[in-house]
Amino acid sequence: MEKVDHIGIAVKDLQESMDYYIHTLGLKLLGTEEVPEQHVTVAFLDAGNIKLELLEPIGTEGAVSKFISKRGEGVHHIAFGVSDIRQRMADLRENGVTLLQEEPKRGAGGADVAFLHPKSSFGVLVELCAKRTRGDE
Ligand code: CMX
Repeated sequence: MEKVDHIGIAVKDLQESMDYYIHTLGLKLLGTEEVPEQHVTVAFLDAGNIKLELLEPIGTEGAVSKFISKRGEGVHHIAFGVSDIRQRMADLRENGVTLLQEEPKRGAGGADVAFLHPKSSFGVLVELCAKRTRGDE
């Protein structure tokens, strides 16, 4: 893994949690976005050497909604930045890691993302995230 890109935090109310992270903790808002493919609205915050991604569920279908109902708000995943996501996924599969999808999916910021099952990573949901560059379409 190249570096931790961000930490995902599941929240019930994006606006309320943004107020806390921005006005109380003093972090800078980088942007907000709906990610319908993942059933979430997200806000990215600059925390210096890392970003925080606040994730509010859209509807009750998605992984974040289910997570909050079962476990409450809190740290949801750690995302590692990678450059060649397909190669990484293949390497991990070869090493016996359970991936949650066959192919990368579209995540926030138009990045390609893939998730490793928390059971493979000692109880932590791990995301691989590859920024798209122009011409990747
Ligand atoms: N971190 C750690 N463990 C988690 C977890 C999480 N975020 N989410 C679920 N689990 C655990 C559960 O506690 C449960 O453990 P036990 O069997 O010990 O009870 C186990 O994983 C299975 O969980 P579940 O509630 O039955 O939920 P599902 O199997 O339906 O889904 C998971 C779990 C991880 C497969 C699903 O959430 C998933 O596919 N996630 C990937 C996609 C995703 O999370 N998208 C949202 C983020 C999008 C973004 O960053 O933009």
